[in-house]
Amino acid sequence: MCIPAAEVCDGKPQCQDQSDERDCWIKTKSCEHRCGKRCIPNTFLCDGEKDCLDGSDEAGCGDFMCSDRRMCLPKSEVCDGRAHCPDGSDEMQCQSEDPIAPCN
Ligand SMILES: [Ca+2]
Ligand SMILES: [Ca+2]
Ligand SMILES: [Ca+2]
Repeated sequence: MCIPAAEVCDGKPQCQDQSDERDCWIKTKSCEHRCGKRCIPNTFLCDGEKDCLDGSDEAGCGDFMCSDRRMCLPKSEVCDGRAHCPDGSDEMQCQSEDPIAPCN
């Protein structure tokens, strides 16, 4: 029997012997993010080092979260004089010592 990859480890057995639900990835503390065959803890996400071969652990890691929390910007877009956040929060607090809030 052949089943689509999307049905492997989807929590519902399609195979009679349930082999599609065997050896499934289970989230644990040291294995919260899966990329390819690797498994890394969330603390490895956005730590500036590529831990996944495809770099997915470092993808989408902005340095500034807009105050509405819907957007995350790279540092280079914060306090550059142009509002990137819908609410302009990336251009506020630019006078303070530490205007950059971490995203997570
Ligand atoms: Ca399944
Ligand atoms: Ca990383
Ligand atoms: Ca900006």
